[in-house]
Amino acid sequence: MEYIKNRFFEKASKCITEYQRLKTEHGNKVIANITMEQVLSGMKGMPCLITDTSKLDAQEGIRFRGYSIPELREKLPRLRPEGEPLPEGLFYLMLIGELPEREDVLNISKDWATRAYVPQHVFDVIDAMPKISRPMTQFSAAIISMATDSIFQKAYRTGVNKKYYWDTTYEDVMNLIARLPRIAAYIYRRIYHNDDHIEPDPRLDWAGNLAHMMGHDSDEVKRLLRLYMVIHSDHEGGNVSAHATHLVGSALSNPYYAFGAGMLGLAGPLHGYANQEVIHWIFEMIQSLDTEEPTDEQIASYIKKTLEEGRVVPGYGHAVLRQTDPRFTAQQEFAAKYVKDDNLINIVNQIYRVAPPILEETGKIKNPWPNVDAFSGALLYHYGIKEYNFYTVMFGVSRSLGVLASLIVDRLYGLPIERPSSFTLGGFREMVEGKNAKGSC
Ligand code: CMX
Repeated sequence: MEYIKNRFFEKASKCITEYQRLKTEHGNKVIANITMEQVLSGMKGMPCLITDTSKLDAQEGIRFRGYSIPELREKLPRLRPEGEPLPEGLFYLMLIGELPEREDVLNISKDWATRAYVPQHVFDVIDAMPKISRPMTQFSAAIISMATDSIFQKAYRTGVNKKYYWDTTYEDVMNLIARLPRIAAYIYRRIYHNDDHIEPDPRLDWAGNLAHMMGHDSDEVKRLLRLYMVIHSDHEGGNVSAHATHLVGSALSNPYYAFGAGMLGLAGPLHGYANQEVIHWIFEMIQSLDTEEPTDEQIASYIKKTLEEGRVVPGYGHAVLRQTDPRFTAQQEFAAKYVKDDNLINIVNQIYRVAPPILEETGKIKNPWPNVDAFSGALLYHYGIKEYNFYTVMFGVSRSLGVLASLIVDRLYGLPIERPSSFTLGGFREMVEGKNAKGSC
């Protein structure tokens, strides 16, 4: 699929000059002030990362190369008119910066199908772990075990010129993305279906093949997974999985290591693991209230109890967003269109009515609205993927599209190793209170 790679190079290489020009002509310009609040609250809002694939707006939500989710659902090529766009098309858009033709998307599908072979030792690594290992542990270990195949790493060893790093990174990234559905499905079938594995079908698209290999081979599940893979793919550069991939990649670690680091970040409950926590929390609530159909008042009291216990309400809040996540809305619309009546989805919609005012009342939660994870589990569950401890792996498969497209871009621009400065608490105190200020540490 040389032409996709060439098209990327043609388009993106113009930006290398732009990157260099900004550095030389504007290197000493001040672009923002950093407040103590930002330092103390996880660097929120500091403009310090270059990510071209997508941009997040607090009110509007995510745009991928300028396109919102509703626009993508309208404009990206799909297999059938009534279906959802193929994630392959979004990968093309994120990498190259322009909407693909249908032919481009089908070609990426074919390319990934030919690259999808997973070496035996990767399955051996997975099989060596106890089945009770978390799916994300097995997934991350499988990913880093593939570094044996890294073309980038081999080229680096042989002393390739740094201006070609992007080329071997591209090859690793395409191989890695192509293999992820097979690896995810293998873990799923291993844990939940007694090692009864299903071979990939090379005629299927990337998301369709994941559904097939998981054993959920209906058109409905394939349609859902295409939507799922599109909406979870990227959320600009500062979220933990994207930033971790970029940071580790900045040391010129191979793409398998960089993405493995990103996946370990995604596995945290404040990030991607929240999609499992949402379902766990709802089931806990149903059990505690002793009813499958709780009233609004019962849900409100359970949310208050969760807050009183010093726990988070999973699926709600966001570090950047200050409105309902459009990824939540896309799934809600999907459910309204295709799902007639489902108890879990009804409860998710009920929580959406009840939770925001209660979260707002706390006075400290900056965003009382739902994020992507508030809806995704209920949809998967409805379509028969009920093993919710697996859901973060599915998020991870999707997240590869954005963070690995970014890694290719990082290498083409020749972005340097990332290395911000740290200070002691006393050091920061001195900055705001002066040299003579006294503190207890
Ligand atoms: N439930 C309870 N408390 C919450 C909360 C929630 N849903 N969201 C925020 N808060 C709390 C924070 O824990 C923090 O409390 P302290 O001051 O006691 O430390 C306070 O409100 C302020 O937090 P914030 O500035 O509004 O939010 P942050 O940017 O620090 O954190 C996030 C963002 C997503 C981690 C947080 O909203 C949260 O924990 N949500 C629940 C977990 C979740 O759904 N994560 C998934 C996010 C999407 C994704 O990455 O997949």
